[in-house]
Amino acid sequence: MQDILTPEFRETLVPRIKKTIEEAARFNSTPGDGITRFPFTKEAVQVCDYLEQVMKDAGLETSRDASGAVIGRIEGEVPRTILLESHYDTVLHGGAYDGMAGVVCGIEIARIIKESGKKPYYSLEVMATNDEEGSRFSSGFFTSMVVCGKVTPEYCRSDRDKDGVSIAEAMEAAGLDPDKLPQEPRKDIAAVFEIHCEQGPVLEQKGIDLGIVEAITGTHRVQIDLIGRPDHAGTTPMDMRKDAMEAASRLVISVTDRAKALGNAVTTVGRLSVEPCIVNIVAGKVSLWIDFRSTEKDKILAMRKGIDSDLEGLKKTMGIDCVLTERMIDWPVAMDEGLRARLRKSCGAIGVSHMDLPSGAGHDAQIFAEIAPAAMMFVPSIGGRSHCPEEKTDEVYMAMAVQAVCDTVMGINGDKCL
Ligand code: HGY
Ligand code: MN
Ligand code: MN
Repeated sequence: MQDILTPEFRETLVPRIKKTIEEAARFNSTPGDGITRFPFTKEAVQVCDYLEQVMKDAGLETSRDASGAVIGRIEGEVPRTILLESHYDTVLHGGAYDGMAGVVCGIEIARIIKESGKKPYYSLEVMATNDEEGSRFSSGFFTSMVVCGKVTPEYCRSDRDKDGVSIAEAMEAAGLDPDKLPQEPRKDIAAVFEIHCEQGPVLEQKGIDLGIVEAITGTHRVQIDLIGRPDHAGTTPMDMRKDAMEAASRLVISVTDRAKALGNAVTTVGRLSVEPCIVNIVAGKVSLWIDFRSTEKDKILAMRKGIDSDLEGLKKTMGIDCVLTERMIDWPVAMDEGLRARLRKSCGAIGVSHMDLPSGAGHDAQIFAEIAPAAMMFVPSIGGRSHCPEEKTDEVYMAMAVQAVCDTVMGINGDKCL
């Protein structure tokens, strides 16, 4: 790491970032076992109140949107708005930085611009988004999809969590009204920036301070229900069985081997349930979710086609009925070249090392990119770990990202170029 931070940054910005990350981490439904903050839960509502207060303390005008996002705004000379966003929800037993790092950095950038005392040309918004992960409900990217006018009240009434609670019911419990979800995209957003932990090992291994994202992976998720036949585990001959667990095991090996063979592709089966799930009964039904990704569209299509042929094979060879439900279809998205060039220039100006790299994780920025030019900046993840309690980033890198993105935003304001 290059020591470019002025004493002022080291004495104020870094400790303040650390404090906000630590305080936000308190709103957690699994204390002592990572961080869990699912959308519309008590912890989510609490962290929203906390973040709104931090935004107020930074001098921002705060508000909430219909999706449960928290917004801090600085009015500019024009209403067109530069958006700094990331999410406040987490996965189950996740870490303190995934999403929150970007929210905190966004607030610090807005604070610098506010404290400069100069009205920026473009308005600026920091947005703490809701349900980016899709860990509780099916879709994920909830706020960014709402801002794009793509979430209907009907969808919210149909999609349910594992306890059968619909998004709409969860929204109402959190004081939100699904019927107030905008059905048109926002038209005032001029550019989007998301700062995020890399969630991988590249920056740390190469000793690079900041990453400028080239493209965000496409992510598809399908739910597969494999319907076999429950039978006695002891008396049923192996050649008479319709064992849904055997079918699931064959499917998992096939889809993961396919991703390995394709290259620049990943496939994960991280969610599986068995019925009746009794040790001496052959599994009658297995439901599993397949998450498959690539930054290349044709590789996503190849993996999807492969799943179809695997299911046909299970039907033919094992007599297993297979039901596939699409749960997420997001295509790879290239980040805006012009904004990336500006970020590179800012990194050079403040003297931090940087490199271009793809994102294997999905992010709200890929959805916002549908309505405005979008760019992402990564900060290194220690050990490359994420989506686990060990997730950690040195806040000094976050302070560097604050400086770099702030420099870019100020440059855009000066050039009035959007
Ligand atoms: O799953 C992802 O890539 C992100 O963490 N939502
Ligand atoms: Mn994230
Ligand atoms: Mn995540």
